[in-house]
Amino acid sequence: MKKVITYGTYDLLHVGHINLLRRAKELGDYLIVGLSTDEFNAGKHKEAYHTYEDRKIILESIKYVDEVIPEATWEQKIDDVVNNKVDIFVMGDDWKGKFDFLKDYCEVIYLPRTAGISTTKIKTDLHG
Ligand code: C2G
Repeated sequence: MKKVITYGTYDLLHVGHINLLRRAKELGDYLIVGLSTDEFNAGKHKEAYHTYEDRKIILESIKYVDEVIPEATWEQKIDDVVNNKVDIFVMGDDWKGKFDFLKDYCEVIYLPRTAGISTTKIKTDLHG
């Protein structure tokens, strides 16, 4: 069984998120999502609209997602890959190069982002 992992905040779910999750799942048989906790987001200077618990429930309802684990630190990725016997790490290419240190432990793939959509854009557009 080929296991894939990806990470993110997944707030205000949109088609860019779904496109990433679908393509990540297509690379293997089992997709784990490391979901940023509210505390970790504070460290990213990001504040999610939905709580971690709600973002987890939403992600777990997506057919491409097999498991959701908390992303609480930048340093946990190597342990996550090793402990979960992950074969492929996937991120959108806005992160290109940032996680190449994982190449010692698994395949690292950066996928093209979906243009024209982001959580920030949604918030800005809604503010009128
Ligand atoms: N994404 C995408 N296209 C978009 C928007 C997002 O492909 N238009 C991808 C991002 O590249 C990322 C995933 O969707 O792979 C989740 O995006 P975010 O929730 O914004 O994740 P981010 O805040 O970048 O957190 O340790 C890594 C971080 O947790 C990633």
